[in-house]
Amino acid sequence: MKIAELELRTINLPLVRPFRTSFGTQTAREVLILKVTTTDGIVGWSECVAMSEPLYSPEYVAGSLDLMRRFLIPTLAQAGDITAQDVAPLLAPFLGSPMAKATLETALLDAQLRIENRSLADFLGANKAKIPCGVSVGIAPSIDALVDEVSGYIADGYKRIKLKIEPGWDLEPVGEIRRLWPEIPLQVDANQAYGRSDGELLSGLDKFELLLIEQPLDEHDILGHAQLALKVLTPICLDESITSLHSAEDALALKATTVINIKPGRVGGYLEAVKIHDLCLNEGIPVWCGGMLETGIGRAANVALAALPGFTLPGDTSASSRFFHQDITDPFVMEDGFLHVPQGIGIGVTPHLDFLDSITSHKEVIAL
Ligand code: OSB
Ligand code: MG
Repeated sequence: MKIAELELRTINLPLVRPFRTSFGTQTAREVLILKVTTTDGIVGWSECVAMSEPLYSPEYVAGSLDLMRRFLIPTLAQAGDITAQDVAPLLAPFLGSPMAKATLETALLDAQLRIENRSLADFLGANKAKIPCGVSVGIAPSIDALVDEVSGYIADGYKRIKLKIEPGWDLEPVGEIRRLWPEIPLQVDANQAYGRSDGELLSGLDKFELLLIEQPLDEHDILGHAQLALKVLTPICLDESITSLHSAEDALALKATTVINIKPGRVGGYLEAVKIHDLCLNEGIPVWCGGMLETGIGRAANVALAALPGFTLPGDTSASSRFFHQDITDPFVMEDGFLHVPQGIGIGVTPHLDFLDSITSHKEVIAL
């Protein structure tokens, strides 16, 4: 496959409601969208999961764009005729930035699978036609507001609720949701907001029978997570700390995590994500598919990944309507708490170009 042209654009999609986490409040999603066209005129799409600011990870939209333009794209251009499988090794000399690298790999994979007439789900090894959905619920202005929001998601049919927590917003809101819905699968996500000395506080969550506590400590604090795991009964699940297959092996060997949140962008792409899935399946470690407020492009690929056999917990694979009034693709609509896995070739979706143009704030085309 030879790349003829890459189109990079930044879009802005307002969120249906503000999404507050311990690292800040999002009211809109700024997303970098990539379209690759091969010399045979085949098109592949992907989105970069980096956010506007480097608060969840060191990557951010403008930085990813600069990195791709300045280093990553010229490197792929020089390599000439390549496959999606060549992207990670070719880009390995450039340190970090798994999200930018994943964007390039995924668009090429989409194009490649369209040439091969094959769906991403089939290529990755999916064995389900639909997947159960969870929903990630932001920090609310009050307990009443949280209860209202969660009630809506439960009425929608979500099969698992994840509450964002931070110091000052933990035992009380979680306790109230557990009291009102004693049976709902429930978990929490701290996005690194706690410290090594918070073991006792966090073990206060044990009585709520949560599925897991996601990323309580700093992303680099593997030892801290291992020590915390000895103090709390609730399983620890790493998100930010897992940036590659090797980091997953480390965290498991050091007993810092007993569940893993797999986000393809965070680990450099779907190919690396499958390697982490395979490792965890072998070791009996449950995995689930995380989310990054994706548009339909990223959501389609995540839903395909979440259909692999090791994904035994509902993921943050919500309906498009959880975040957006209008998605850039046909919307992902939940039925009885499930999303259908796209069966079309490639990622199985394409964006609506008129709408995409209408929300595009920057667009550039790089011809190779
Ligand atoms: O930590 O899982 C996270 C969104 C942006 C950045 C980080 C996270 C999240 C979410 C939302 O929790 C997940 C979703 O897209 O549904
Ligand atoms: Mg998380």
